[in-house]
Formats: sequence, C-alpha cells, structure tokens
Amino acid sequence: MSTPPLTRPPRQIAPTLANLVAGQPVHSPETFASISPSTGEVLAQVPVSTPEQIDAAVAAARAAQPAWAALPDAERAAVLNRVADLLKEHAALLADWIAREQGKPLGGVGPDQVPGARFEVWACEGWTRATAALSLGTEVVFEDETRRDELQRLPHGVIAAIAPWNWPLMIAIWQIVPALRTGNTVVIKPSEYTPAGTLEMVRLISAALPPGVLNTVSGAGPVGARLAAHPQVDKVLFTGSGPTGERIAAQAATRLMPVTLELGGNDAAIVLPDADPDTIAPGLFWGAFLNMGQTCACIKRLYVPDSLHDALVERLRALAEALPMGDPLAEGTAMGPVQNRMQLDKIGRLLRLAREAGATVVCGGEPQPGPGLFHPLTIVTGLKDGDALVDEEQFGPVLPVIRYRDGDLDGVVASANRLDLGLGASVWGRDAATLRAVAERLEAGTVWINQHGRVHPMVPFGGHKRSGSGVEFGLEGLRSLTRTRVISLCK
Ligand code: TXE
Repeated sequence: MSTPPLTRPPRQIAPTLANLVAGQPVHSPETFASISPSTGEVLAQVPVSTPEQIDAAVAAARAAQPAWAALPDAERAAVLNRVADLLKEHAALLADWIAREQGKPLGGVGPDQVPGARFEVWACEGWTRATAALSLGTEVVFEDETRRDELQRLPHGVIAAIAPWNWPLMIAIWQIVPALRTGNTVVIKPSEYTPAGTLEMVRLISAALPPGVLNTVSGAGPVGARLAAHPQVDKVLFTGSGPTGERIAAQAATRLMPVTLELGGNDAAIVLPDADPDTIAPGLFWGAFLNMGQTCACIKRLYVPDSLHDALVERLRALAEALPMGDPLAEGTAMGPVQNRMQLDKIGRLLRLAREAGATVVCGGEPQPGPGLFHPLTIVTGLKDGDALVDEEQFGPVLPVIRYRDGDLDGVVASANRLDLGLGASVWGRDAATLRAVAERLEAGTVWINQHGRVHPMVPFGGHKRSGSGVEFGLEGLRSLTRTRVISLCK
C-alpha cells in the first residue's frame, strides 16, 4: 500500500458558502475554513452562524411547519422523490465534495467496487426514495361495541439535526428525510470538519422544497449547543460522540424534550471455530475498514479462536496491503486519508499504548508524512480485554485481533458484552444454530451474522447501553419522529 504524491493542482479560489434560512442564502460576518484532509488546502469558507441567525433558522422552520404538515401524505412523498431526483442529478458534484472534504475515495456503487463517495451519494438517493415510500397512517388500536380508538401520528414540529463528519451527506439525509416525511421541518448543523458538502447538498435539494422546510446553520460545538437548546426546537437528532450526546440529552431532559442519539460503538465480531477463513476474510475486512474504520458500526474488536488466528490474520493482512491508498479523487484509489487531525492523534495515542502493552503490529502502524492525514490500514495482535486499543472507541483504520480459546464460547461472549457500548456486533461461522444462539446472547442494537455494518432504510438501527437512545430507519424510525394523539370515540 503506497501513497502516490498528489499532483492535482489545488482549486483556484475557495468559495465562500452560505447557509440556507427560509429559502435564502445567509452569510455571516465570521467564517471558518473547510480543509482537505488529503492536501491541507482550504476548500471553502463557511459561515459561523451568529445567535441571531440560529434563532432565524429555527423561526423559519417553525413558520413553515404547519403548511408542510398539512400537505397530503402522498404530496410530501412526491416532494421527497423530487429531492431524490436532485440528488441523482447532482451526484457527480456531491461525490466530488465528499471525496475532497471528507476524504473517502470516489469509488463506485457496484458489488466489486470500493464503497466511497459515489456510493454515499447513491445511498442518499436510495434512502430518500425508500423513506418516501413509507407511510405511517392512522391505526384503529381498539374497537368494541362501546368505543373506537384511533392512534394518530403527529409531527413533533421543528427538528434540530446535528451531524458528524464520517458520512456527512448520508447521515444528514438519515436525519432530514424521515423528519420531513413525517411532517416536521428541520434545521441541520453539519460537522465543522465537513460543512461544505452538506451545505451544497442542502442548497441543491432545496429547489424541491418549500422555503423554511429545511434550513442550515454552521459552526462548531457552540452553534450546535445553541441550536439543541433552542426553546422553539421540539426534538433533537444527534449523531456524534458520547460526551456531546450526553450533554444534549441532559439539557433536553430539563424540558422533557425527546432526543434520538446515535453515539458510536466499539463493535465486537466473534469468529467461531467452524468458520472458513477464506470465506469470511473479505467481509471482516470491509466490516473493519469501510471508510477507514470511521464508521459507527465498524468492527473494532475481532475475537478469533486460537485454531484460526494465524490463518485469518494472514488473509486480513494480505487484503490490507493490497489496496492502494492515496488521492481520493483519483480513479482506482481504495483508501483515502483519515478525516481530521483529532482523529489521527487519537489513533496515534492508542497505537502507542498498544505497543507499550506488548502488541505486535502486523501491518501499517505509522502515519505517513503530511500534509495529508494518511494512515495505513493497521492490524494489531497480542492484545487482550482491558488494553486501551480494545476498550476505547478508536474510530479509525486499526483492527485489534484478540485470541480466545477454541470452545470457550461463554468467555468470548462475555468479552464482547463487557463494554458499556452496544451499537453493533457480529458472529461468523457455518453452523446456523450456533450462529443464532451466539447472536442472541450479544448485547447490541444490531447483531449481524456473517456480515457487519450493513444498514438498510427499512431496518431499524440504534444502539444499546451508551451507544445511544432511540432508533432510526424504517417505520420504527418514522414513529420516533412523531408524537401520538388518540381520538377516542364513545359509540
Ligand atoms: O464529535 P462531536 P467529534 C466519535 C468518534 C470520534 C469522537 C469525536 O470516536 O473520534 O466521537 O468526534 C457537534 N452541543 N464519533 O469531536 O464533538 C459538532 O459540532 C451540540 C462517533 O467530531 O460529538 C458536530 O456537528 N452539538 C460518531 C457533532 O456535534 C455539539 C461520529 C459531532 O461532534 C456540541 C462522529 C454541543 N455541546 C464521532 N459539541 C458516530 N456516532 O458515528 C459539538 N457538537
């Protein structure tokens, strides 16, 4: 795996982007730079939303909400399908932004292609269409000769969405589209590490939306904090770190405001002794290294029985070393940079601690010289539960492989369950009954069998323990964007 020098000339002039409030572009007196993780170049200047602009964005969402909610359900679905059309029409531009700003390679969308920026935009479109096709409707929940009870699903009102930098457009769509589908309006704040692509996406899709239905603010933590605490916001959707999510939840609790929190994980994958290393290695590899491991539901702890350890590590090493890392805009690049310096430093610290704990670095291990934030895919053996690289959410391109004794199923299940995170987990092997039995003992919101991290717009997704609260996606996700009203009729 090598990093070819980047020969592409930098963009001539970094654009100054605007937020969108009530359908109008809004500039701020102060801006900050969106920086390319591949080259260090400034890609765009982005507004730091002022307190007044945050208030105006929430007010615009509030003003637009009744008319949006009053649209017939099928009409809201049709608007969202037009949003999907716009995502498709502008796919090349949006993928370019993702590759430059977030750092994932352009890649492709076919089964044999690297899932990167084009995949992210394609998934945004598909997610939007799938969500548009869902509908909650009104249910009759009880009826007898004396009464009839109808359960209605009403929008909360104004949703504040706070997004991270790992899948900046995808997660924004996960937050925006179900909220709009259910008749809410939205103010979204992208991560300060990846604001430009999201602001561009919102600008482009807003052509299909009534003014005020979707608004943006931008800036760092204080902008998010003001938005989440705004008294005119009715629900917060947050994807990001545990400490920030807990702060938002604590603040929301003071006024009994609901929140949905997706706070990442430290997913375990358990390989069973009857697994075939050749068959499972590619799935484990992409489960761990998709998007440079910067995915909430990536494999972060791989538990392998003694009998398969060396064979599996060898196959994973071969895969890791075969993939070209480099310019995300170059066709054929499979791995780009780590997204930001904070992330690179965190990986460096955890690898230092792993070496001090006696780990063997099988491949990778050291970041490459800058200006880009390139870090090779890294596989580490010789660690155990309790070591920092195993226990802390590392969120990068590093995979610790931990041995367990063949036959010690109870021990390995206990290992998988011992942390206070529980987003995803997976179990890999051949015997269907054993796979299911192990899966049912794992404490996680999703337990995958012979796959890891594959989410779907119809399938609810959310974490146990400190990985979050509430679920997104599918009908269950839509329900969480509504409050109920019962119409109870005396016959
Ligand atoms: O998160 P933050 P960061 C994990 C991952 C990563 C770590 C730190 O381990 O290394 O979190 O990432 C906004 N009120 N995940 O620093 O700070 C912020 O501006 C309201 C896992 O990026 O939580 C950004 O828009 N909002 C994760 C968003 O919160 C606030 C994905 C997330 O930033 C705020 C990303 C405040 N007080 C990181 N402070 C996942 N679940 O997949 C910050 N923000």
